[in-house]
Amino acid sequence: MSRPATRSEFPQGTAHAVATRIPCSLLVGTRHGVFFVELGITGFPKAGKTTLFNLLTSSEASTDKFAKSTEAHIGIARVPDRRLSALKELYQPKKFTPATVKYVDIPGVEKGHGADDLNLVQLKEVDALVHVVRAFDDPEILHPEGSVDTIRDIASFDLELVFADLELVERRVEKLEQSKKRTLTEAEKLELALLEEVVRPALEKEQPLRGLDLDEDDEKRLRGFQLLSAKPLLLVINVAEESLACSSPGSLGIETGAATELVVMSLPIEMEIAQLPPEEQRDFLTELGLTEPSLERTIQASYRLLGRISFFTVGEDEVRAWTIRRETPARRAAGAIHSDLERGFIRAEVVLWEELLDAGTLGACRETGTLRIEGKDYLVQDGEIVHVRFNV
Ligand SMILES: Nc1nc2c(ncn2[C@@H]2O[C@H](COP(=O)(O)OP(=O)(O)O)[C@@H](O)[C@H]2O)c(=O)[nH]1
Ligand SMILES: [Mg+2]
Repeated sequence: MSRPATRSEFPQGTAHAVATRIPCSLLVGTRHGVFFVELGITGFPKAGKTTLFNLLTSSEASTDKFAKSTEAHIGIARVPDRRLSALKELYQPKKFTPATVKYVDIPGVEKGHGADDLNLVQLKEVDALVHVVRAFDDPEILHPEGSVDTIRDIASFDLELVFADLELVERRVEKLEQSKKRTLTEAEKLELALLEEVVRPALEKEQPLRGLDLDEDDEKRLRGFQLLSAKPLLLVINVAEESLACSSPGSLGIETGAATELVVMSLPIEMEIAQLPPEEQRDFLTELGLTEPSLERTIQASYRLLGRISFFTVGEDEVRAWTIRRETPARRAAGAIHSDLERGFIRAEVVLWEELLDAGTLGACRETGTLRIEGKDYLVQDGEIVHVRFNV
């Protein structure tokens, strides 16, 4: 595999040149940035939420055995991506920027507080939930229910979400019913029908809304309510160190329904792995019968859960991943890099990461024909290198 020519492969005025001028803070940390992925780490107290948050985001929030946490913490995790790492090897760029996921560690939800629970309210803002479930036994760390029961806790946490949603939906239905005295708009009628015929009955049957199969219009109608049980869910089962090897999702008896992902891990083991130098991590993982740290799987599952994919920009200055939704057309994807690129979009040059690695340079891809010219409506695929030509 040959290294690219010494000059940057991108001439001035291209996507790459623009991208490197934008301070990172403009792209990460604002919800107005089009492609932001934010997950709320949640669950009952003393399940390991803050420990997981610290590991994911290299933070040092307190995880005191006895204290009750009241503050939310916010941190960013880099998405591990072997494709991007291979491109980094190829280009040896000055700057390397993987995709990121934002995690918010929200203090434990208290049972039975419903829609008024402040901690549940904070969850409204996030795109998906990470429910950390305690499956480790430790007499020193009090379980709020007095015993460890994973299946019970998964179900009762879902119920908290369902009750909070039901309160909100009932208030809205009541309001619409009252306005019926004056006539409802067409949109309000559709909304009322959706709430009364589909959403409320599901909640009354104690079914989380993430299991509903709604069409796009109905999904849009519901989006504004930020209903908690409708958000995609990542279950993180925090098992005891000694039972990690024999804890498969099957043996734990956990069933995952729609819009749900599952990771089983032991946080103390993850802490040990994180403290080892990279060359010793592999051996330790093999000893445990693992192929990769569960933290990596957690971050990747977070990304997948939200239907996000990455495309890449490459060059000697920077190798970078950009986050977009699946099915995003090239022109909109260009906007993830900078609004000028979307506005002045002319065309995109696209090549799959493996093909670029095989060929060694974009120039070589151009010669062999693996570099394609695509128009504004082309749907960008996961793992493609996209080089935007634009004019503003
Ligand atoms: N024995 C044991 N203790 C754990 C495990 N995971 C977390 N802890 C401890 O449990 C306590 C509560 O953890 P924390 O992350 O603060 O839980 P949170 O209340 O859900 O945020 C801390 O003292 C952790 O060190 C585990 O797998 N085994
Ligand atoms: Mg905590």
